[in-house]
Amino acid sequence: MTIKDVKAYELLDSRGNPTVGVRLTTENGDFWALTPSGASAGSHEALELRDTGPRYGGKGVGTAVKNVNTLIAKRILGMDETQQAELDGALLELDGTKSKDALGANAVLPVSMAAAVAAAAAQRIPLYQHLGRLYGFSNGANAVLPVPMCNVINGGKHAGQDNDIQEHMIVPVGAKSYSEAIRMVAESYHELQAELKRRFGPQGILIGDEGGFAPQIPTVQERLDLVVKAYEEAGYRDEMRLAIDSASSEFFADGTYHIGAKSYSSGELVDFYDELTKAYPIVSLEDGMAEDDWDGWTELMAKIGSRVQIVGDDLLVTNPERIEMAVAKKAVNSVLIKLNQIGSLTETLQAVRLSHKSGFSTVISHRSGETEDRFIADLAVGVRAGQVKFGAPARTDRNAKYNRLLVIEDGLGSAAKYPGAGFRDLR
Ligand code: 2PG
Ligand code: MG
Repeated sequence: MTIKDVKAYELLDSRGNPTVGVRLTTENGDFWALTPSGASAGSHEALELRDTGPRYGGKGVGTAVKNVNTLIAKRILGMDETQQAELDGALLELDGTKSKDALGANAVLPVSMAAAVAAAAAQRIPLYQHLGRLYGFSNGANAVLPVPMCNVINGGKHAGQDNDIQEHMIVPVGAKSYSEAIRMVAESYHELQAELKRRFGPQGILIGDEGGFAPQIPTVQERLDLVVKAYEEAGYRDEMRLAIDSASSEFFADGTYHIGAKSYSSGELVDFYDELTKAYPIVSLEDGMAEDDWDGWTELMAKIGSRVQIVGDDLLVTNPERIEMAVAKKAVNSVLIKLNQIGSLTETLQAVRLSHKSGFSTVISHRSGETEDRFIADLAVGVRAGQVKFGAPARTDRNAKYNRLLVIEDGLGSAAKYPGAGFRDLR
């Protein structure tokens, strides 16, 4: 069990921007991992290393690729791919900075992920089972499929809009199984498509970065009315709920939140959410407040945290230190998990463990810039997160993950559990 070769490539993500893909070779064959990339990225995330200069409008990843092929390769060739903590420890030491400023998180992460893929193959077990073991479960029994939160209307940066709520998601809590949940979501998505076409013509069914529709509808209430109508038309009034990701750091400036033409103080925005979550069946609210508005988060939690899942994304950036701060400040009750925010598998698993230990639920998440990589589907099952957010049930960059979960569910047979309304429960 030895890493014999590692080679990075400059590939393209779902937005046509360069990203790093890594092929790691052991005696068992070649194993791949690709890095995703955010648009509404948090300012506390680990560094995504981009080249300067004219190539790809300054977005090339040639330096990150070179870092893998030279410095990282030199350090890890000959190491054992099944010893994830040791491998990631070596990578962190080689980088030597807090935010992976030297090598780039987009150089470190795909190597870290590809090693786990190779390690699963070395043991002849599915990736989710290996990830479950690394997390601390023995053997992946009691395998939990996640409840998907699917982004059917894309707003904000993912749809070229300023001062806008970013994600309007449907959550099939009433399904009996993951495969039934996916069917409910896909049917609702197509009802929404038909309604948008009727109302707005061809312009109404153009899509955003995460495969959801991006119609020119100004208010969040009007958008949610359409989403609710769509899943009701599909026959899922009782089974479906809503979730929002405001990505509010994107519309926070000079101490004020700006949604459309309206401005809100922190307290006014909390009141806005209080009313919105009473008027609509919203079970989860992500990044309701901006990434450094800790007092706003604490106020939001105090006001609606007992009835709504309050998810920290840009606030926490999958970083154990920031999750500790959220515990102390009672700022969230749930943590969004994105591997590339922190930049290694070992640190990501640490973040999940700390979240669960602190009583917080976790949501395993894609980025708006994605690839064909399906690792996060296995991660969600492995750590029994119970929730994922992979975008709309459309576009191959999103469905690569949803489809992987369908195959995992089939493989588990009667052992597969779908938490449904218990999606927030810790296991
Ligand atoms: C988010 C993500 C994914 P981005 O804010 O949760 O939906 O967006 O990858 O652009 O940061
Ligand atoms: Mg978010």
